[in-house]
Amino acid sequence: MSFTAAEQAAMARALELAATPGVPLGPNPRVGCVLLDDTGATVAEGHHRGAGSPHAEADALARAGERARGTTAVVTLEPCAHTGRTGPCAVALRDAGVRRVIFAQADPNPVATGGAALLREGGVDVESGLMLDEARALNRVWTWAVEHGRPFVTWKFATTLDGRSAAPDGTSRWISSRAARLDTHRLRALCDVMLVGANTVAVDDPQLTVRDEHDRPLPRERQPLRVVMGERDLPATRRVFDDLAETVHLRTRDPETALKTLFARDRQHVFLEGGPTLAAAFVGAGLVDEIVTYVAPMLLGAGRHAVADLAITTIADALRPVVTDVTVLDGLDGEEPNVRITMKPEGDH
Ligand code: AOF
Ligand code: ZN
Repeated sequence: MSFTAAEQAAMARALELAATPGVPLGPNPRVGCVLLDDTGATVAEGHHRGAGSPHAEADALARAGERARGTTAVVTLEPCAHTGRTGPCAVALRDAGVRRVIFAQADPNPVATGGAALLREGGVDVESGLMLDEARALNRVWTWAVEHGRPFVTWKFATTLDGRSAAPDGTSRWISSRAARLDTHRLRALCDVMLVGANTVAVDDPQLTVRDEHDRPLPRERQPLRVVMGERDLPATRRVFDDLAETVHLRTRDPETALKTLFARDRQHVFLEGGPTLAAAFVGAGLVDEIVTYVAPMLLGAGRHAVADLAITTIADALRPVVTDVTVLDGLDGEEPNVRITMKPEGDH
């Protein structure tokens, strides 16, 4: 496997195109494509702009027209072989007379895979693996979700120094600083589901929208889906049922069932925000993939914990997530700093 300098530069450019600002994070992967002539000069560029729009290869081919014949297509993802919302890219490349195809990441989606084989059968020279790590990182959550057949789960909670997430009377506004809350909204905006338990909705009545730095909710179409999990009935007057964002009530307490349902609805990144019973169910089932904790310099001495009983009785059995990042969030308007700790589960993940 060897690539020319022009092919390597084209892949770097294709990755850049894939990440064009404004392209949604899901449910489709972000993909870029560059067509090179035999001198290594760029004939056309293209990128995917989200589900329902032309795939990157189709976009580049449309721009190239007849000039696509004899080119090398450099793509960040294996060209698809399926007819989904649009037609199969492998067929389009072959029929346009593309001579060679280089892709970074094989398509992990069982529905779309098979493009490389189809191209080879059509007499096209196919190479892969160039800048694979960068391509996987570009679509980290999509890749993860498609490979595991369920959404990636980020569990977020705010805590005092003594590990409390609410005072004994149930009040929890505000444990974390404004800077930490702003940071939370930034992370929420990267997800496509906000998940809480029915109990949390009944007791705390959270709104679960994503708001900007001026505390204004983002437009409805950019709001993650609000999902309430649990069997109990809820009054329609709860704030999650307002029309600032879409909401569904999943009548199950089983994390696996809920994730399966959400994946079938094209959801790939769940932001789990409470409460303790739901958190314990997900942790206990091994269905938390990332933990984000905001620690505030505050002591309560009593009150609710972030997570309910995990049936651990001795220190040897403690769960020990691996820290991937620690960031101090300086206080705004004279508030004390908070610390954000990001972790992944122990073991290979
Ligand atoms: C490509 N080029 O630019 C993209 C690909 O049914 P669709 O049309 O929405 O296709 C979605 C699937 O196709 C997606 O999950 C992934 O496997 C592949 N995406 N393939 O050749 C592209 N976006
Ligand atoms: Zn395609």
